[in-house]
Amino acid sequence: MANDDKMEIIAVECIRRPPKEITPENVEKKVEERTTDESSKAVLRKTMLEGTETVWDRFEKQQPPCKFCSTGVSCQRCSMGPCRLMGGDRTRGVCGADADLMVARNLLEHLATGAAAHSDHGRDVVETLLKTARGEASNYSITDKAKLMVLAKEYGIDTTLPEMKVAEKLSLAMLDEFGTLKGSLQMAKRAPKGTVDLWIEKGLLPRGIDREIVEAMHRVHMGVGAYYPDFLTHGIRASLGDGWGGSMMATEISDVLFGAPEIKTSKVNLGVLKADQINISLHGHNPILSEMVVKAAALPDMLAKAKAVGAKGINLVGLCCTGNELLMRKGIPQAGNHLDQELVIATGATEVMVVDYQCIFPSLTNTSACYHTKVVTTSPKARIQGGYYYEITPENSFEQAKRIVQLAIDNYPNRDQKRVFIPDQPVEAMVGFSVEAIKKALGGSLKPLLDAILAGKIRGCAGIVGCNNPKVKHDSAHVSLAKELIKRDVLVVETGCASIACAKAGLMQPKAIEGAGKGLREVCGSLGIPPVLHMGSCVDNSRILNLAADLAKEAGVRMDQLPVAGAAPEWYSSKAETIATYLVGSGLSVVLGVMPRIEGSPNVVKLLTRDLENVVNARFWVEPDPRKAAAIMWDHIESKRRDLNI
Ligand code: BF8
Repeated sequence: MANDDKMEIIAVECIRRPPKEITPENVEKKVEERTTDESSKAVLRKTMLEGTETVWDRFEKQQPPCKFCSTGVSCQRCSMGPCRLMGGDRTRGVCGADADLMVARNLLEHLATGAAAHSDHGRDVVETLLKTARGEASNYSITDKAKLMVLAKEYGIDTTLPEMKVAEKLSLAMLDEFGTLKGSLQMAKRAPKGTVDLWIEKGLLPRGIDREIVEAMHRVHMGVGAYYPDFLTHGIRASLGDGWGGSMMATEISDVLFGAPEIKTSKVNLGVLKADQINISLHGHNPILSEMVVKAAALPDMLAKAKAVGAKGINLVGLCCTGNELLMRKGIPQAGNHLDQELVIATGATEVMVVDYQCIFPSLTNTSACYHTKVVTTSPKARIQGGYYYEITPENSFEQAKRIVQLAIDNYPNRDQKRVFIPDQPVEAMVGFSVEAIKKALGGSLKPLLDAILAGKIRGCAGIVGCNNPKVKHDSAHVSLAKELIKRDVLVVETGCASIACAKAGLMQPKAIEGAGKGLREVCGSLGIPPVLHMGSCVDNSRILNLAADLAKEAGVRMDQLPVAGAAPEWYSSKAETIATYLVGSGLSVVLGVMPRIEGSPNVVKLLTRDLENVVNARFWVEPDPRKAAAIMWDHIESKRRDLNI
């Protein structure tokens, strides 16, 4: 068996346990309730008729949720508990924690988790650059030399040194920032001076990425502080360490290694799978492996082997943020977002799904057991029972990528063509809007964008970010919110699963300006770009930070003074909570479409949705209705315009 010795494949079962409520008669109703994307509907219908369990089925089986857990007043932090605050004479846990403390502690733990996930990804990318610089990872090279030098200058590194020496010094300087002794993160200083001064004044400037996360974990231990606002301010600092540290490193160094994205056109939705080709889907977040699979699949002998088993070729498709990384840089088609991952397998046409880490359903191997798909895990941090395990390191990644492609070729004859169903009509999308690409499209700087904002043709900008969540009809909130905003002349930038949702809905085509207001239509029309711009994966929210920082500097204001707002309409993950928090911490107010688990503490709710305004000049709103969310964002943008007298 083509599996690494380190892990034995344990057979897992195909789960065919749809909830009782699903009957052949109500399949259509359920499909319509669950997703808005036509390609997802088509395959979801197939799973329901075949009886294959999906995330939506598991979600229904979990209803109703525990009301203590969903409002944040349950605690499993120590073994005096677990505790639930049920009111009456039970308003404190065994340790004495009240609702405010319990909710704040739980929230800080989420924020630290999200910051850790992004930042550990960032560290993996920087370590790959270090190994590349030292000649230990010959599969990688420096693609964006100009960016390497810009970063080196920023970090005070002598750029006259040989290129690989510069890369080594830059990697070491960045790795040092995970637990830095020097006081604060270098890239946080990209923010306008007024914003940095505010962070210093409020004690929010992140000192080191790991340090803030470790301190968060220290603070949430029982008996370390009982003043709930402290937990939230530290949560902002840890989140800023993610946005301006770990995530920003992931973005910048991925660009150095693989190139900063440029504008290009590709295709999205489940229709990008091909019936007559070997399909490999690349799922997760980190481009270190997936870039190698792209290289391996293009080898002429791989194509010859694919033809020898009767396939016309090898078709790579992306999923989630690994997909976004490849879509942005290579134009690899994107099969879908978070809630599509099981559906990619359920098409019956996927030979291999290769995953790195984050947002991968633990039961994917159960789904694959219902079809012929082989799931390949690649990170020692993220092995899955029932999956193949081909451990990837910067040194061996190309060899392992070739094995993965070979596994897919070998698996093609196992495909049951009678069970294959691929929806037709993938949708075109214009993607690749890195800050560099946006500036290039604008003639070299953000001034034309600022001028359009000052002239009122564009009223402001909105960042729509984050996930899918089965609590929300798949993609519906992302798409409705974006449509409402562009109608009001708000330029929308997107990342993560939000961007995939809007790409699938056709909003990333230049012709989508038809749904935009007059001013936005004129600006985007003259540039030939869509009104909704794909800025990348979730770590690429750092691109949104950079865009906002550059725009603020161009305008001579703090970030919180910009007519800009953020939204995470369908968020589910701790990473999304951290992203939303570093956006707010940076002065960009955010509307959440799903309530965080904080309602058990009206004080914490008030702090996040009102009082934060007095700390960082930004706040959260929670509004599940995308139309109302758009109205909130528009009011916010207009109030910022009034404050700026524009
Ligand atoms: O990091 S948007 S579901 S795939 S967490 Fe995950 Fe959310 Fe998608 Fe990318 Ni981000």
